[in-house]
Amino acid sequence: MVGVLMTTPESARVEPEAAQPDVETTVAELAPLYRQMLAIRRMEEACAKAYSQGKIGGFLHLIIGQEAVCVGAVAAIQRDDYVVATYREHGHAYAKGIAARPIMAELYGKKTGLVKGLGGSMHLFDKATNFLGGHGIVGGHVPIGAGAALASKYRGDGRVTLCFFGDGASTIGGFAEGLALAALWKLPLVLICENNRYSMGTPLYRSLAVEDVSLRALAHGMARDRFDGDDVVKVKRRIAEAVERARTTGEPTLVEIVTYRFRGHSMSDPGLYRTKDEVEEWKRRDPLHRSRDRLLTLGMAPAELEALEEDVRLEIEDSVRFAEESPAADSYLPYVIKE
Ligand SMILES: Cc1ncc(C[n+]2csc(CCOP(=O)(O)OP(=O)(O)O)c2C)c(N)n1
Ligand SMILES: [Mg+2]
Repeated sequence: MVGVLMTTPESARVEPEAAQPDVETTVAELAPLYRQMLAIRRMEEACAKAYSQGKIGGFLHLIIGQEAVCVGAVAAIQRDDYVVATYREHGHAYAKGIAARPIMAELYGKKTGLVKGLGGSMHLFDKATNFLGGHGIVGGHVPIGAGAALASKYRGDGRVTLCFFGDGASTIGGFAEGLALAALWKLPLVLICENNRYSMGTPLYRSLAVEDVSLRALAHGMARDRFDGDDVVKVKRRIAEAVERARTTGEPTLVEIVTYRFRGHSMSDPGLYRTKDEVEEWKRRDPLHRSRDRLLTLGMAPAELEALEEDVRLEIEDSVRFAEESPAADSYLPYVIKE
């Protein structure tokens, strides 16, 4: 009789690494990364407030706690490289170079929004910065990322695609297909799993027998990496390695970054499936605070840091004012009828 290896969820679980020493950096490198993470945090706090006031409707998924992943990763690519993301994508869009004003106006459903107020929170998209969405179907955008990378290979444009997805997406068919094609066709793609340990209220060990998502690369002979996402500079360095591989050899990498969202899955989720202690433990590893402390240790003058923070406050305040004062989106019907 053929033996069956039974793996209990507990034995397959992977705990986050113990806090690692900071990666070497300078104020000149870290300050702009910190600024971006802070702007994303403040932008999303403003979104949450507007949502609770009924000014933003529909679904709203915040990335608060995970900012170092998108900021560090996008810092490792060039301006015309592609980014494809999930519905938790405001930070990725901002990091890709889209201003807070059109993002906020889009969330408010205003005409001045990034996609004319017709897409909302989950459907940010911008050709000018090669930000290819904003996708609501879990895992369904991974083959889209592979498609963008295939286009680059076909055209020989030298671009790399970063495709972000969640741990829950790694249990879905679209992910398996995208991964297989990326390996088979040797696509310049970096697949980035933002493992925040939950898909809605389901912990990963309840949907995947082996919690280490990066191991899935082995079945395809693909390069892989796995690390904690609380040091933005570490994220930048490690993604840069995968980007370099994609750019020079045309080969993909599966990168898993362990992170945590401080708030619920969406605005309607009180997050009762997690203990207060668990959330507090992860908040102690807040990537934003870590970078701020680091900047002071590296010798950035407190007054300079405060000026940067004030600048961010004004930028986000301005984006909210802009969104509130903008006219409502046109009805989507004329767009449908034109088709
Ligand atoms: C195909 C599909 N199934 C289910 C859903 C409903 N859904 C929306 S988000 C989500 C959880 C996904 O979790 P994960 O991939 O870990 O991303 P996270 O929300 O943690 O960033 C689910 C099940 C969906 N949008 N699409
Ligand atoms: Mg998740």
